[in-house]
Amino acid sequence: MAFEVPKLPYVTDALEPHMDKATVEIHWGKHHQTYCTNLNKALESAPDLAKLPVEELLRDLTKVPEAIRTAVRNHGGGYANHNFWWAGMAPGQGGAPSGKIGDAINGAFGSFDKLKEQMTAKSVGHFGSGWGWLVSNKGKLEVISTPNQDSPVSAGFVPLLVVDVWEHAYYLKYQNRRADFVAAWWNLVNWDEVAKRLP
Ligand code: MN3
Repeated sequence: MAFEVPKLPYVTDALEPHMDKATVEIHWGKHHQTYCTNLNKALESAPDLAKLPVEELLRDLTKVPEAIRTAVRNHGGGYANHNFWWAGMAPGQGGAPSGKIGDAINGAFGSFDKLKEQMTAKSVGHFGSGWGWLVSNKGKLEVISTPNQDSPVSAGFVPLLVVDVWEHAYYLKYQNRRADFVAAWWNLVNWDEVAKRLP
């Protein structure tokens, strides 16, 4: 059974005005799909690995045969990161989180505003293509960024929240203004989903 791109949990214009319909359609329908297709292609030579959840492949890439390791890292990472990205957003969201995720963020960063400041700086300041993350590092919440399509799972972290800062995520609407895109993205964070990801 080959990997498939999950259906979006909202229609493609649901994230307007923060994220435009054309960007969602191309990002989900073309970019995400291509990572998925290339992951499936890479795993044709390793059908046993194709049965595992993608996170399991990324958790220990040394278990992936060397001939396809880079392809699995890049395309498996791209596939998994994008699954996580779409599920972490929803229309009519944003604002400060409450409940256990709000408590965890206040405990780790002092306040939601401090997290927002740190994660914005890390994501906007990331050089080149990559991702800004809120992760749990053995129970401690931290902000990191990863290059290319690298997954925090490969470094032993539990990912909680992500922002895609590849240009394809924002170029149509925001052109070179990554900071404006990240500021708008905060209005889309689905905190209920993030809370479910807390270990
Ligand atoms: Mn992307």
